[in-house]
Amino acid sequence: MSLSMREKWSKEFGEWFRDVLDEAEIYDYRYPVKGCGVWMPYGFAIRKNVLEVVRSILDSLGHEEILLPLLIPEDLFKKEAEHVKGFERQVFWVTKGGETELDVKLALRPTSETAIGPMLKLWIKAHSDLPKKYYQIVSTFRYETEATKPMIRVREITTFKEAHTAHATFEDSERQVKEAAEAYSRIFDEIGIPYMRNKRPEWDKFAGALYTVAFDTIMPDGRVMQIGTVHNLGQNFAKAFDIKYLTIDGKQEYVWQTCYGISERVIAALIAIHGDDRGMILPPNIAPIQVIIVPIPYKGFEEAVDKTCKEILSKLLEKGVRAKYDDREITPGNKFYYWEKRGVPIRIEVGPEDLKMNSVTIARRDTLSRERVEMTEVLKRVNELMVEIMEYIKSRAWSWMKQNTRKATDYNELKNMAEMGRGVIEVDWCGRFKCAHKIEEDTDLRVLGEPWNEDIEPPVKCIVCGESACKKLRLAKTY
Ligand code: 5CA
Ligand code: ZN
Repeated sequence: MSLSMREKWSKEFGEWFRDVLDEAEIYDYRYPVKGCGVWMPYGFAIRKNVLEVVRSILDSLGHEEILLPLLIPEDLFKKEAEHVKGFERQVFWVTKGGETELDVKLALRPTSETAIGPMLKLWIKAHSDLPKKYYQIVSTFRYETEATKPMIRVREITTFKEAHTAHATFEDSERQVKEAAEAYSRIFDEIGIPYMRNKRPEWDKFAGALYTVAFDTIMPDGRVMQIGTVHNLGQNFAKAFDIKYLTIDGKQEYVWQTCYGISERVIAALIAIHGDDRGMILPPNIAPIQVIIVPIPYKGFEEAVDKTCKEILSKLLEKGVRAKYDDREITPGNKFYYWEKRGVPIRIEVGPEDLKMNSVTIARRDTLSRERVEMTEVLKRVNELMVEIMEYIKSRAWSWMKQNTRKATDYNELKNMAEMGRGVIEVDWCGRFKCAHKIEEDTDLRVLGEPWNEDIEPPVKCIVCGESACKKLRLAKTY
């Protein structure tokens, strides 16, 4: 039995990732605009399946899908002071229509709080209209100045799922933050991506928010990637856009808002985290092809093998399994390589030996193990394996994240760990900006924030100043 290897996957992750996007024909980053990539058919199919999970979870919680315009007039965009400050240097502007200079510049949305603002003002009248829970899945544009990376830091974010909600009370907005975090946890659980939830520090929250809770995951190179965020916006945008409702006692009150977003980073994480040196390993619920059938031809048996493969194919398709028969004129070895790279979870081989025993050989992509299965048991075994594979890759991903999350108890240990440069480091912290900032200055770690809604061991003393600590702080090298 061959073992699934993860050498290149972790040691040369950047190259591994580019190779997979390229060779598995997922995403072509050669488009001649910086930070823009092309979803190819196989990548598009993966994206579609991920979005199906996203939509079904949001819909089941009562969100309604909408579609806002891409263009935001400058005066609207500038209404919320903190928001503009945070985003202004990242905005692409449309300044001309044909030859004519526009009177009012139009922003390509970097996110849509300021687009939905004036509409919520029109849509919300009374307390009975609340809460409102909308979302859209669209392209957004950010003139990213840090090095761009395919799918991970792009300038056209093609798969930006942004939710916008409005509530009558602060308490209800707080409940919504929890519901949003629950929704995202479910989405990530469905696709087996491990996460930790960190409340970002004041100086790193979303522009215009009261506070930000981020979902972070550790990538194969040990660096942390933010794969989603939930923000409580308080009444900042409601005041800027004059979004009010009539209370039960006939008073006008500003609404309370939240917003939360994820992007194609989720797909990048899915591809990266489950992979190995041979390429992707797709969760069965996401895999565009769940079972690939490969004939092992042998002189005199070609027709019988072909016939059996076709029978298995139609049986699987009939039962709703996304199966495909690879009858191309290339060697079985090349086919194995080809579909392993593409992460197909299950491979069925049919050769002369199998025919003699009225069985097939089934190979799992995750463990690379192979087994012989009776012809009559194929469908049953395929269904079992899909569950086993999901469980296996999910628990492997979670334990990998836990192995790469470490505690540092004194400042030297922290610095040594920072130099090793993998994963998340947890320390006790007094809660002061000064101390967190010192760590960022002395190391190349960045503050992720404090664990959100988690049971933690009681902190003892601040790793920097030695005074009594009230918080845990998480740090990591980040994307
Ligand atoms: N309006 C809020 C919630 S929708 C918002 O824009 N939040 S955000 O700025 O944090 O973006 C949401 C998520 O999008 C981030 O957590 C991150 O996972 C992803 N994201 C942000 N910028 C990029 C980018 N340039 N490329 C890919 N994904 C990105
Ligand atoms: Zn301190």
